[in-house]
Amino acid sequence: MEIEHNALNNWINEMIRLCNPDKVVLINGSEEEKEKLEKEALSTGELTLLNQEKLPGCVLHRTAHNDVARTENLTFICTSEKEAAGPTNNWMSPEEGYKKAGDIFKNSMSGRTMYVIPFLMGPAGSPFSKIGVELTDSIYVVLNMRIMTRIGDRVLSILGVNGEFTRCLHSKADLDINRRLILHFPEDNTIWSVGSGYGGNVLLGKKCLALRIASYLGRKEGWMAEHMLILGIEKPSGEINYVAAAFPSACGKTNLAMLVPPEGLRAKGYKIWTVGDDIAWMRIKEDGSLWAINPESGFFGVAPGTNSKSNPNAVKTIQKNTIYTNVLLKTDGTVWWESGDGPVPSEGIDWMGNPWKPGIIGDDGKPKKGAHPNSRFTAPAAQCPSISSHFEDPEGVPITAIIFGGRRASVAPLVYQSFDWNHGVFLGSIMASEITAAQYGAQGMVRRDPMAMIPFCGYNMADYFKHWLEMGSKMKNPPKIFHVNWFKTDEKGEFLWPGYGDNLRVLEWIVDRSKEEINALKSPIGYIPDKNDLDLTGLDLDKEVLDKLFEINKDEWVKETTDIKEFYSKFGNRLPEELNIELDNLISRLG
Ligand code: OXD
Ligand code: MN
Repeated sequence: MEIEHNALNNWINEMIRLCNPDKVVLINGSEEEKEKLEKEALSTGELTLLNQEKLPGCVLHRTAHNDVARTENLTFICTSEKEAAGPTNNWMSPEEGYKKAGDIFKNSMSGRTMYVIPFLMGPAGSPFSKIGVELTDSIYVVLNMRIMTRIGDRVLSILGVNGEFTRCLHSKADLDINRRLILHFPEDNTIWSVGSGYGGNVLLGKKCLALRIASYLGRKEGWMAEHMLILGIEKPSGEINYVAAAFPSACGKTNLAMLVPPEGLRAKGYKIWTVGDDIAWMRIKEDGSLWAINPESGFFGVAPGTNSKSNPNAVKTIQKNTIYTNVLLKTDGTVWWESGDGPVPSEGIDWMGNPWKPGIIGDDGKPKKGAHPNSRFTAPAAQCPSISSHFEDPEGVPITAIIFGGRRASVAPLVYQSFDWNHGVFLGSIMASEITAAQYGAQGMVRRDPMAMIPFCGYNMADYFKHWLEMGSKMKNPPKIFHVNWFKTDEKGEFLWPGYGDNLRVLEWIVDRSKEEINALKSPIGYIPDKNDLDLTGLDLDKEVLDKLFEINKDEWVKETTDIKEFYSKFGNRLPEELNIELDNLISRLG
């Protein structure tokens, strides 16, 4: 297929002049094309073929050792005004961004092929969907984009001769961390990523377009782009309610999205349907409710910790047609990771490509991991046993409840509900969580991460809060808003709540509350469950543990309000007054 879109052709030609590739290949999305690219990547060592009997269609990729997670310190929002990016983003002027990255892009593809990937975020024919075109010198990127987005000729047909698209330029360049930049130019609908080969930095449809650029477009156009999973909870009556839930990276979104009900609830007739595990685009429909789609078509999930107990549906999903990144290679050509299925292998090749045995000690004096803690699988969503029949629905699904959740050892109880929409926006704005392996930074340190969007909001977060408040006021039937914390621990650091499938016990309460089918108790921080309303059949939880899970420790919360005040002060006068009022109300309720 030829490109008949003049602006697209002009831009590609301009980028060819900058990057100077030897060859340019337009990606059509066919099966033959995939096989050809895979063959080439296998011959150069960019990919390793896995055991095709046990893992048909699966391959392994290893990134550079210093390129294993998103680099938030090298990620910038490039707007003409610094204020437009706000205090929580790194900012560069567009001139400086184009100049700095342009110097690195210059001739970066010489001796290489430039692949042109037209891609669609969202189901074909959906009013929610957006088009991007990514130019890249990485076959790994093409093969991942093929799973994570809808690509090829069909996208060019939808784009037509003058459709809008996001310009996405990526080059691995020399994979030098000192020459790595992930730049967003929202005013130009453009993304430039250079010097990295790690998924979150280079699959430009994902974090860069579907969150940073889309959040900017969402505000301009009156919709929302959120770091949220979407799942359907089917009640014994057959009624399905959909919830969208925001958690920071590597806090179990994929596990929750694919949850398998625990025995008691399964016997009652509960089922879970997966719509998305990472990103939700949401719009208000004529009926005054909020509807959501998952703009992606695959899962880029964290491997360590994924096993038949934590996420049996993910384990089934990744048995075929999956790209594994930075996991351990076993001698039989299959893969393994820490807290994965099966016994710890007695030997293998670790994520760095070195021989590995359990217990071998690294330079830091600690046992070496076989798989990187942020190692990943990329798998087609359609392979997931719990995939929703509405996954490809252009209309999306109606959202009954929004859930915010952080990873907190203390402070936040297992679940509580906001008093109303504005209070719910406040709960989102004060979210906090411990840093995980999905990003570089001090692991375990608590940081404020409003709506789990701190790394992904493409504009001033104070304006983002305002947008949330405005969206609420436009809805006749806004979703109810909740906060959960699966990660509260006891004095020994052990988790108090079993998590995983048992989280459905909390979701059941959330749905019943959203439908106003049960009462709740009023606490200073929001509504909390009457413990008799939580179905805990089959769960062996001591009363003291349950009390601890719902404890609201006044001293901790007073300290929390001081911290929130300090966080809010970053935004100065731009912070919506509604949030200051919510904070004052919380302080006075705490007495
Ligand atoms: C992800 C992330 O990959 O949030 O989803 O880092
Ligand atoms: Mn994510």
